Amino acid sequence: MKCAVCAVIGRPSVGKSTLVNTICEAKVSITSPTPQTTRNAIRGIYTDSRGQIIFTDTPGWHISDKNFNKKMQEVAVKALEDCDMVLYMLDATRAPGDEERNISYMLSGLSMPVICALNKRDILSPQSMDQAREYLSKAMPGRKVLEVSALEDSGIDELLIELFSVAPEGELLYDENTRTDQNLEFRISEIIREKAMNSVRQEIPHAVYVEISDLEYRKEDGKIWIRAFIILERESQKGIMVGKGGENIKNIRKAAFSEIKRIFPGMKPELDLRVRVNPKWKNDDRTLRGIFKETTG
Ligand SMILES: Nc1nc2c(ncn2[C@@H]2O[C@H](COP(=O)(O)OP(=O)(O)OP(=O)(O)O)[C@@H](O)[C@H]2O)c(=O)[nH]1
Ligand SMILES: [Mg+2]
Repeated sequence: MKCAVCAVIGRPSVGKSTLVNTICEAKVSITSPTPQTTRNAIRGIYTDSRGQIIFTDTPGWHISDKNFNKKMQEVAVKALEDCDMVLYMLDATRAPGDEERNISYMLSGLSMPVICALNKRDILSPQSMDQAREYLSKAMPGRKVLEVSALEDSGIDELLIELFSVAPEGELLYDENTRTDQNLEFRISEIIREKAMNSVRQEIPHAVYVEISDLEYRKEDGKIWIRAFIILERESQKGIMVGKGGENIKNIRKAAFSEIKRIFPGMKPELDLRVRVNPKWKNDDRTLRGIFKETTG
């Protein structure tokens, strides 16, 4: 039996979370076209007759002096420290720049197995694929490179074969039906954040965080009472998030509500969703502690 913790590392928006969801056949980690969507280490667990791979989805590797970005980078570094192997994901539709070189330099020195996955092959030209392979042959010499499409679920079986072949022997760490170990509050806040981020454009998705101020779950009848705030940096963003006549916030609530119901079957959620402004949340230590706190349990 094989069992491994596999950190999923790569630049923002390469498709790390999409891949983890596709492999786990469940919505474990939120996704969006906006770079830097994932902010925490999120475990997605895959089990079959070969054993178990616990994927740690990480925030996209982004070099920046900003406190908030540094915290996200720390999450990825910690995931690298706590894993048995690495899945290094690239998006070859974008040329490798400093950020890519920085990641490949860091990963090339690791003694553990590192598998490289060139994602988005559904939209990649053969030339871009060749260029990416050429880059990796120099930057990651001797490492296996596979082509996949996380979105279209292609190349995934081959990737799993490769990952299991290098995974260490071990007993299952989680029950075979477990897909993730995130706590209820975190999962709900992430679902709301995804719907909020995907409903707006430009810089606003980066200004969003979600706070669950009340969460009461009654096991007896499955009722779950949630009060949540979508928090933004500016008043003008609040107007856009709420939308004309409250249209946008209504749509976010509806989409989040139906996903919460789907993910937690048998639960009867009541969701009270509001929008608030906190101009300095990215520099507020208490808020950051809340965002980067443990997400399991
Ligand atoms: N065409 C195509 N798009 C993809 C593929 N995989 C992911 N995407 C898209 O790429 C965007 C980013 O995907 P995510 O999974 O959120 O990327 P990520 O690497 O987790 O991003 P961060 O969390 O910001 O680091 C989304 O719009 C996805 O739908 C793929 O195989 N093909
Ligand atoms: Mg992500």
